[in-house]
Amino acid sequence: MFTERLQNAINDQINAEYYSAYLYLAMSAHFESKDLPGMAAWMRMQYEEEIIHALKFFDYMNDRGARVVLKAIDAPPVEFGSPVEVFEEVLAHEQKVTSLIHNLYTLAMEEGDYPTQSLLQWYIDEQVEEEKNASDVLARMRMVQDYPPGILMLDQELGARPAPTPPAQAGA
Ligand code: OFO
Repeated sequence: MFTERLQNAINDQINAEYYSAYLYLAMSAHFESKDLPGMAAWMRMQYEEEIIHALKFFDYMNDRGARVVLKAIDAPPVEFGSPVEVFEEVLAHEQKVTSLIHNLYTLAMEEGDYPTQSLLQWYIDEQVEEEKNASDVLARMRMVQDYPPGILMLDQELGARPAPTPPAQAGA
């Protein structure tokens, strides 16, 4: 049975995914303002990825006849630090989201909800990827630090990130 407790928790996670999207869009605006278009584009792709995560939960709730309740999205920060600091923040944020997904999985197990466990498996794998992407970029940022030629090279590299591909629709 798809309990109300689990449905509420998924509605909260939809909100968390939209907050992630908003956070990365704010980081994109930050890099635009610093004339780092490649990093801005990377963050924009990350924003799009988060929208996909939110919509996958949205579709799943509808497919199971549950009521989606959209809540207010907190405002993200306006000011961010150096590129290294921004990517440290990305990694810390993704680690936090991973723990939210794991908590949801624990709840789905407690409630004996097998379809939600199956759905969350996709998010668990996705979070491994999310953390890997952030820590790979961070490792390279740390090598470069504030050295301008290195920053420009990384900016160019990050600008080549392809657009995310949406997964198959839940229930399709
Ligand atoms: Fe939705 O994975 Fe990032 O936050």
